[in-house]
Amino acid sequence: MAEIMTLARHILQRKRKYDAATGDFTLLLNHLALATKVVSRQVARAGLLDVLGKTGTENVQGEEVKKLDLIANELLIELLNDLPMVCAIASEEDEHIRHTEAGRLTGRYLVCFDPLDGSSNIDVNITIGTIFSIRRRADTGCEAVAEDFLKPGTEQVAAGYCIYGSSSLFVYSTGDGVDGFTLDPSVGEFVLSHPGIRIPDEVACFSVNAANRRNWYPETVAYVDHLGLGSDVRYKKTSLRYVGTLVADVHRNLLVGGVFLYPGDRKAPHGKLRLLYEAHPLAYLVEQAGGAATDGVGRILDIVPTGLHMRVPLVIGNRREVDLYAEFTHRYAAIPPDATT
Ligand code: P6P
Repeated sequence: MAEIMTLARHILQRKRKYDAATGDFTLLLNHLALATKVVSRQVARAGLLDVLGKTGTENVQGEEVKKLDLIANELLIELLNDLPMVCAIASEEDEHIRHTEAGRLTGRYLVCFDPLDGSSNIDVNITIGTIFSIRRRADTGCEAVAEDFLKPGTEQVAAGYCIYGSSSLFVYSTGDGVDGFTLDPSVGEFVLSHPGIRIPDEVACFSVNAANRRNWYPETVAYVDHLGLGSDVRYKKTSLRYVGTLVADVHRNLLVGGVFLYPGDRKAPHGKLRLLYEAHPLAYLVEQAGGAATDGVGRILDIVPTGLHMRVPLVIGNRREVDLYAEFTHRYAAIPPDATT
């Protein structure tokens, strides 16, 4: 029988240098995978359970909180709360970090997540997803503080997402490539289906909310027109694809080749997307797959968060396009070429 490479086996085989002795990292990743399986089940039955619709509350982002946002958030926190190796959690849904019960003093890992990215799409049955990022803290023996999370994205030791679409697909990296696993509901396991993901050079798609054009800075107008109206043969078969779920748009572009833009503009100079649990983890994954991610000036992974919910402009996808956008920024914006982030 063909070897079935489950996510659990794959993680076990990818023992990291600091996991050889304890297995902590392996257990943490497997717990995150378990959480996404349960979220997947809730999402698949959302229309049948009382989980659609709004809660009538707003989160720290000022966004309407959907019932499934809360369910996913509480589920992830509950599962991570029991893990002695996790000391604290930063969630898009929570203003402050949460200390876990089991690892608050001795845990080495910090976990950030967006429990349900794209929640505005829940009620219309469009793909949504969970995004996570794992960091290690320097010292233990005391409670983590928010500042422990405010480190550059290069300090992540793992990142991943699970998208709940035509199937549930768990994609992750621990720094040596990107692999994807499709949930087989008949056995309840994520099974390796996308080994060694590499972003193609082609630009099959570009993704941007064109309704924001009226607010775009000149470099964004020029770049998008270069893609859509230019004579470059590279874009002859390029389509605009934008579903309004970051992780779904980035995942599609990762597989077929392309670029996603949520730039800063006159209405929101810092953009909309959050650095700690959206841009950093997705930039880590896309770079591991041979792509790139910028805020228009510098590398996303080099940006140090000034706060848990810091927003950044995000242009992410194949390296040539990301570098070209940064070139347009330098050419069109008033940012001197040697500016740092
Ligand atoms: P807009 C979903 O709410 C989200 O945070 C991302 O998943 C998505 O890429 C973006 O917002 C869509 O924003 O302004 O285009 O609706």
